[in-house]
Amino acid sequence: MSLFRGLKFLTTVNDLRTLPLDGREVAFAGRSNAGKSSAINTLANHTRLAYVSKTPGRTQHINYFTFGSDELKRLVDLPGYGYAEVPAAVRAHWEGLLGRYLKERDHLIGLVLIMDSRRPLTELDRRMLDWFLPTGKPVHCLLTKSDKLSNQERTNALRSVQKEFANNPQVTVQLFSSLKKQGVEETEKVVGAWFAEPAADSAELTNGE
Ligand SMILES: Nc1nc2c(ncn2[C@@H]2O[C@H](COP(=O)(O)OP(=O)(O)OP(=O)(O)O)[C@@H](O)[C@H]2O)c(=O)[nH]1
Ligand SMILES: [Mg+2]
Repeated sequence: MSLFRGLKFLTTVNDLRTLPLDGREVAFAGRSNAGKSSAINTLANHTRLAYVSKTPGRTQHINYFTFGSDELKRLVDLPGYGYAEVPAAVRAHWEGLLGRYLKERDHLIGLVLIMDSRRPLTELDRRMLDWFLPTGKPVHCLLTKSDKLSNQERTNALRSVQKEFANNPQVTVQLFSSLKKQGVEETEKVVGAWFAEPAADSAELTNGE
């Protein structure tokens, strides 16, 4: 069975003070409408686990999903950034929260950065990376909606983003299509490997130090 098949909703959180106290999580971040919620549904092979909308800015809370028998492995659907229709003060508030979450959240073991393959690495995407990369944790970029590109455009999009990170082994990149269900196995492999690493706590215990 594929890794995220049993993914289920765990909880919704509105602010950083009420984040779960346990577990390890991989967050899905990206511009509003980039396809974060769709990607989570596609990985879960579920049509309506995470809320998908044609209207950008739909996911306004932090939604937690869990898989695995102990419910301690989580995928986190973050609110999208860069949605022009949201008042500037609200945007600034969310961007501030995202920044703190990415920089400070100990439970976070890796970031899946969701970018529309037609316009990857916008200024805000780069800001997320600037916040997150100093943590030393891995980033996997999904270039979504790849079904909207020709073969040649897909290859070009992948190469151009890969080139940006050619000297940074912390960042990996792939194409993804929720519509065509393409790229699922590759994502499972990368994100699955992050969860396969022993948790920091137990690593400390086994070191006996
Ligand atoms: N063609 C195509 N459309 C997609 C794909 N992924 C998502 N979409 C569409 O893009 C729109 C936005 O998708 P969502 O998954 O809600 O995007 P989101 O990043 O979660 O957006 P926010 O919650 O607003 O931040 C919806 O209309 C989806 O059907 C894809 O792989 N291919
Ligand atoms: Mg969403």
